Amino acid sequence: MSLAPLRLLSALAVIVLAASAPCVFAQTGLQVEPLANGVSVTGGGTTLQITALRDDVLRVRESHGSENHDAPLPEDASWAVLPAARTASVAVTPESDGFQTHELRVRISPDLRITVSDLAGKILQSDSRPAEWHGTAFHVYKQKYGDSHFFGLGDKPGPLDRAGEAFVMWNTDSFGWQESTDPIYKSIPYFIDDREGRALGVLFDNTWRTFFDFGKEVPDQYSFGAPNGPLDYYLMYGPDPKHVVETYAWLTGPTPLPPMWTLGFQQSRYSYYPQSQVMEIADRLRKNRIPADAIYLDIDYQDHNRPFTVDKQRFPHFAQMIHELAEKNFHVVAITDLHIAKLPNAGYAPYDSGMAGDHFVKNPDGSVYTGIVWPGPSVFPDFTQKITRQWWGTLYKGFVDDGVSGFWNDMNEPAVFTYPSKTMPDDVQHRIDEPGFKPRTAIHLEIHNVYGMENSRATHDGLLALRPNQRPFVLTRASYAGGQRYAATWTGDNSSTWNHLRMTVSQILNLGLSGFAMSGADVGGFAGSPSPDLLTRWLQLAAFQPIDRDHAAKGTRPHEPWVDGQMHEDIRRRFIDERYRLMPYLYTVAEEMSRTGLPIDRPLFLEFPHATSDGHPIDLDAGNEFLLGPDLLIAPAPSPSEVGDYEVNLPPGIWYDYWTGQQLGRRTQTVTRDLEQRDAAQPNKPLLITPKLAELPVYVREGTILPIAPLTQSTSEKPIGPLTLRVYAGDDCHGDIYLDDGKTFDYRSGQFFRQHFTCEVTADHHLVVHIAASQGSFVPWWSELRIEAMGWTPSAKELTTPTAKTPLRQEGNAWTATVAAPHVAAAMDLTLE
Ligand code: MIG
Repeated sequence: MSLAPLRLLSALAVIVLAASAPCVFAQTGLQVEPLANGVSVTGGGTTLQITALRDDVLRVRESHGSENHDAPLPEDASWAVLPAARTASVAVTPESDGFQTHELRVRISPDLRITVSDLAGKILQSDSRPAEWHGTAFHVYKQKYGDSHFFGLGDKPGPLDRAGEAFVMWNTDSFGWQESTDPIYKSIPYFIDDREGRALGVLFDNTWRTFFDFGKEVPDQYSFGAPNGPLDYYLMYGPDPKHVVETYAWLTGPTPLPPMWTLGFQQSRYSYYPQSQVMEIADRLRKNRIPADAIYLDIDYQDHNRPFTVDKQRFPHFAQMIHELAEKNFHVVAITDLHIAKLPNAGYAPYDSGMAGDHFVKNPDGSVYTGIVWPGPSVFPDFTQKITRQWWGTLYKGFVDDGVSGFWNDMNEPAVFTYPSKTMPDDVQHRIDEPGFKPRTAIHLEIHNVYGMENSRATHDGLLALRPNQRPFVLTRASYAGGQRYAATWTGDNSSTWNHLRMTVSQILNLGLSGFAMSGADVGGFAGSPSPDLLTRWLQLAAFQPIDRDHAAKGTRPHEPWVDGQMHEDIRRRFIDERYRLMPYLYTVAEEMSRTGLPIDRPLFLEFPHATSDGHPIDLDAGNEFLLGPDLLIAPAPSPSEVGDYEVNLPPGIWYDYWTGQQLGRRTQTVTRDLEQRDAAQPNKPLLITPKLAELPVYVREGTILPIAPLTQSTSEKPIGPLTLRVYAGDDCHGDIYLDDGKTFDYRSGQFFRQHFTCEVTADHHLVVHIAASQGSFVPWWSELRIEAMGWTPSAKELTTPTAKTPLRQEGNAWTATVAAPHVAAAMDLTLE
């Protein structure tokens, strides 16, 4: 607590900012310097600088020397934040105790506590005490309000809301992790504080072993800190949580548009071998008509677990196998762990070329560090150097030439078997060569949490160099904030239990809020063997999650959809089929993600921030519900092992049953266009439901226009038939479709198809579907549109296009007709009456 004397001294002082020149306060020793974009305060060995990157984004940095010796601010650098964002800046208005932007007011107290409020004076964040320093270690304390809820922090298990919990960031190979295990694989030191529907994002950009406490130790305080490294954090103001998510994507980059095949069903196991078994699995998926796009090769395809080799006994015709799988519309994802076998002069090129290029991390004495992993003694690439990442990228040439589509970067925490810590020693030396950072050597403690991200970055960038016009697909286990730019992720070695099935929801939602919008959990659970019912339930749920990958550990019973007899297989197939029918919607949501950072799976409060009268996130009352994109609500059982009934709490507004088109609940009050007022005013009564094993409740919000495709067996197949637009009449009725070749970057030069739809019920009770002119030059697969209208009743039972009239037919709860859409690019109105 070296700040204590300063606090006493400055208690009487008032900080007055001079308009331009720095001013020194004799009594306090505090020197306050207004900056064009913020303020800098120095005194008692502490330097605090707060700057505005945008009117709604602040950056706080602080350093601490000794009482009489100021320390310079830490180097202005980041692995997470994009350089353009980090160096962005807006002019601020200086004030006597801080400054103001067009959205935020910053005040600094004489003891260097920071308070940030909106311009109406509502406090968004307030230091409960000054930052505390102990040598290189520091701790930041914030006031915690009783109605604050915390989301994010990546893959950490536990409830969706982090309030009342404490966490550590240290990437860890945690086979068999459970709900209370912390840390696990990823370090995403980013969270959203949501209070009364007002959200503030906080990125604590420090790669060391940071810690977070959300009121566990002291109920009215939350805090974070680190043993070393920079005190450097960014604040992102909403007030809408959605805006915070988008701002975080501005800061760290959105998840890029994935290849479409990665949104298909993926079949994996540790491990499929030999070659004939891989082909059998692929053939069985096709024969049993279970749609699928990818098959994975886990470590046993390699020669003695050596990365970038193939076991020629087990896979005698590797390239030919990849080719044959491609002909059956399967993409292959091959695992390529980062540990390189230490095999001098044995003709193992990754080792020889890596040594020749000096690409491996070292011991303090300068020798190459060796640790034991799957291949036995192994060496570890120095991924924080650009030149090493470039070398790593070249290792993929052979597999890329063979036609392998995607790559799986496992074990990159990094996992090392040798020690109880399960990773390399703290003092292993890494070299940093990265814009913003001084070229220097850093110890493992600083690099550990970014090591996996830099591994996946090397893979991603290497694939781009080898195949410049193909979107890379990398699946990484470890990562850091910003790692979504390079790789999708999964939740590691979960277990085949009902509780793990339940936890997939909160984990994937928090990953999505933390930038990782493309994520999945091993379907069926990795460790252990799922019961038939559990596997069925898991395959149902995962059909609505971003990555749908069935995976299992060695020695567990088979996990493929067909293993439990016809009844289970039929249910499982029905849900995988549904995912493929929804592919136009799913891909449209993915494209939105790539522009805005909005996740594919979303907590309800992201779309309905004002759904409760006191502003608490509605998710807290809504079991395990989540949204797929903006319009679909999935309501799995909150306790999935129980077969009894449960409540579904739908956000305000009218909803439809996705499976039947039936409208649920009618409005009792007058509609107001003010969503904020309407939502809080019109809570829905909970539905009590008891879904059978074959059912997973899914709801559609009113005003949705949902694009649906005819079923295919893979995303490479061209759907045959019309594009269906399911029109759920209601408020603010609209929908979109986005399409492109699904593989390349040609969309960037205009080869995409984008179309916006709206609907309205006119005064004479016609339902008009407005189809806007399309954008882009990509020609989509359909030449007909099938309309399925729900929530509206026709009189003449006719659909009129600009050129024709067609009768409307009733099918269940929908009124349907199929019309030619020969010139899909032209705007047209469809009038249903
Ligand atoms: O030490 O490659 O999480 O998905 O199947 C285990 C074998 C190594 C851990 C991964 C898992 C993968 C397994 N790997």
